[in-house]
Amino acid sequence: MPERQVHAVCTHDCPDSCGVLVTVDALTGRATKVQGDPAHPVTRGFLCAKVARYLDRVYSPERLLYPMRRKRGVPKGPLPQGREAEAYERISWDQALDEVTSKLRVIAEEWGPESILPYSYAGTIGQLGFGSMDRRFFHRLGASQLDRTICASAGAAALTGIYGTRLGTAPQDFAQADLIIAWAANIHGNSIHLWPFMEEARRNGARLIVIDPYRTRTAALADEHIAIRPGTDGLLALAMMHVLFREDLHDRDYMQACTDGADELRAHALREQHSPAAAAEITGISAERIERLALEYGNAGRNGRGPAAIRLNYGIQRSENGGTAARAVMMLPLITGSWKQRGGGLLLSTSGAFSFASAKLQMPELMRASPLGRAARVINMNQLGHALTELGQKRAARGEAEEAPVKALFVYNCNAAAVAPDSGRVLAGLRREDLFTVVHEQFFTDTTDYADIVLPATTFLEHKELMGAYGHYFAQISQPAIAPLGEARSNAWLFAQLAKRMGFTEQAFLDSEDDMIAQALDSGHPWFADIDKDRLEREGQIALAMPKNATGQSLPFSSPEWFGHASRRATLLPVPEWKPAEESRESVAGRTGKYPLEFLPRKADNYMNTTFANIPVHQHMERRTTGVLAMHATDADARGIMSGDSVDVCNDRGRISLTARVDGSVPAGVVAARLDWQKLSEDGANVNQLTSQRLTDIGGGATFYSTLVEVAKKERQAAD
Ligand SMILES: Nc1nc2c(c(=O)[nH]1)N[C@H]1C(S)=C(S)[C@@H](COP(=O)(O)OP(=O)(O)OC[C@H]3O[C@@H](n4cnc5c(=O)[nH]c(N)nc54)[C@H](O)[C@@H]3O)O[C@H]1N2
Ligand SMILES: Nc1nc2c(c(=O)[nH]1)N[C@H]1C(S)=C(S)[C@@H](COP(=O)(O)OP(=O)(O)OC[C@H]3O[C@@H](n4cnc5c(=O)[nH]c(N)nc54)[C@H](O)[C@@H]3O)O[C@H]1N2
Ligand code: SF4
Ligand SMILES: [Mo]
Repeated sequence: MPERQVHAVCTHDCPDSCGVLVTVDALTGRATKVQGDPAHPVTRGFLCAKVARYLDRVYSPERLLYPMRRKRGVPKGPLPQGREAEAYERISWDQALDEVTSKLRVIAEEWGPESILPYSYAGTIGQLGFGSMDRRFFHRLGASQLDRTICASAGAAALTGIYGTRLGTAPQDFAQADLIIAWAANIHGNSIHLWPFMEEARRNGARLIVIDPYRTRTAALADEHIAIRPGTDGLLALAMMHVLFREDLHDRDYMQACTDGADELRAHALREQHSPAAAAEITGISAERIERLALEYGNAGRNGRGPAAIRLNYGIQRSENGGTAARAVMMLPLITGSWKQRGGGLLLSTSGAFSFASAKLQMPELMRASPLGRAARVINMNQLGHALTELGQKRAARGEAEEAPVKALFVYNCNAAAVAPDSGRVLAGLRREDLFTVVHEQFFTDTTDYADIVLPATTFLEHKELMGAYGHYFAQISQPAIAPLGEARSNAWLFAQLAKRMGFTEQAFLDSEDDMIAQALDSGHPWFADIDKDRLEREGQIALAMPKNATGQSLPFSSPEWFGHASRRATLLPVPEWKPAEESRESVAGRTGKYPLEFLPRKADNYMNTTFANIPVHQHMERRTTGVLAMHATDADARGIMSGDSVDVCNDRGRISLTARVDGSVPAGVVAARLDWQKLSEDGANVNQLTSQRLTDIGGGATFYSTLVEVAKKERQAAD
């Protein structure tokens, strides 16, 4: 059978950005196999379990293959999976594009262009698909701007605040560590390509400590699991600093050369309230154990031993004071100076290394050419419920629209109805018959159930992409391996077509995908000096040209040149102050209110947020966590609940039904369940019915992990 092999890149929202080799039958043009690229130094020839089964998704009989319009009279709301198409009629792309543009034009004229809200996140993190032609289009239109804060903005603000840029330990260098701390990082589930490097380190004697309230796969495989209480990491980090400074385990020379605020931080950390004894009760970790952790961390890298590396992930910054907590943890390697050693430091993100020319891609200056003639208002995506049900609504009811209500919602790269917090409010908004909703998707989802127009999108096998990464330092181009299925089209194609119909005449809207890749690479940044489109297409992946030290190693923050601030130093100021979240068990509400349990609405190991949740092989891989609420025996006993009982989980925002399981995966006071589609959940309600629209202390991030609930056994249904 004649075959060809195409180099693609997995564009899902994952730190690993794997190189993927796609085998294509040259006669039929059908992909027959996907495998990890053995030539990619981080992918190393394997894919995660979910993408290893990618062809089940690409060729799923449920793929959206042509544009559709909601049938007249069919109300918006959940449709049974597999029967969604009954609510729609097939239309041509010409009809779809005409209808969308004419509706947007009418709405913009009546309510102002800011009444149009684009809503997208990370269905793809490719440079083109995540943000290029779409941004140009909405900027020129004068639509509201979306602040894309649902995932990482508190952590990003913390990292940039301290270091002036977003870099971290290269994954390959973890092999040199002697101690690895996985801090709010479910590595085995969420970024599996770091795991082999950690295993290499462990074969050489390294220890792995996991700090996570939930017993993740990673925790189960670790040498030690510290089941910290949610939202108390900032205090644990301060207590570790307390011991580091008290025992003189800080690196004075490094701190002097590379940080500002060392004296203030030292004095702050040494305060009694930050002693291990004081931190013990709040964090739920004994003083002795905190002491031991700090000493182990501080002594790593000394006397010929390998250094300590921290893999910090975003779980820590998904709570009210998550920005401060992340800042406190990020300061630890600045105190010990472990950045200087290969295998030391900390990895949250490497995205700062990819200085793509994003302004050239997204062209914010086009907002001046819009009817507004200025920058449009900004809406925080975590407050979609508010934006759809409250913003401008009263005035709109009175016929005035000073603050424009949202009248059109354009969703792409996102399953908004399932992933946005406080989803009861989001769904109430999406149900509005006066809201015009367009969804560009690969599948019918919770969100398409509320769409007026559904448009079919390509997968990464079907379009070209330029990729950076947030978990390694290789730039890549992803080649289309197969022709688009049915009438599916890429994000870049869609928005170029819409711009044409809108009559936008700027050259920017004529740029091809290749043009935009070349523009993105034209950043003038020295790390991209030798990287151009042709070379990337030839070689598939190329390491960024990062500075090297005398021994030929690139070690971020090992010396002042690496820091992004003008001072060429990290800033430790303001010193991190720990305080409990308003919605936590340490707060007044938590101690005296109706909802005493802390809820972790987690991600699935075998899905990507809600992507894959509708694919049978992936559902099978996740079957043990489906519909499950993990509880501690103490909390279950106190409520007369046993494993297998049906329970209601509720707070003032919502109520969901789950099956309790007492299995040792959470500490007392904490319950956990995983994210799924609303309509695949019992009672059609997922975990985000319980989460809030409150924002993090810095960065305007989401606070999924600051959620209090109560759990009650369901009344037994009368048998009839
Ligand atoms: N398999 C799989 N891989 C994924 C994803 C997925 O859904 N599935 N999602 C992708 C995305 S969007 C992202 S952003 C990345 C990163 O995703 P991560 O940031 O790693 O994601 P989470 O699973 O939310 O958080 C990690 C861990 O933090 C823990 N945690 C929660 N609260 C606290 C706390 O207060 N303190 C501590 N110490 N731990 C806490 C959680 O129990 C969880 O195990 O992963 C990506 N990779
Ligand atoms: N309770 C709870 N809620 C969470 C989280 C959590 O841990 N717990 N995690 C949060 C985090 S970290 C994140 S990042 C967000 C993720 O939120 P989203 O970015 O919405 O992630 P997904 O649920 O994976 O949905 C992405 C959708 O994009 C579609 N898609 C994929 N590629 C393309 C494309 O090229 N074009 C178009 N048009 N569509 C495409 C997919 O089919 C999929 O339905 O969720 C957040 N919500
Ligand atoms: S989801 Fe992550 S680990 Fe899996 S193939 Fe994609 S980039 Fe690699
Ligand atoms: Mo995310």
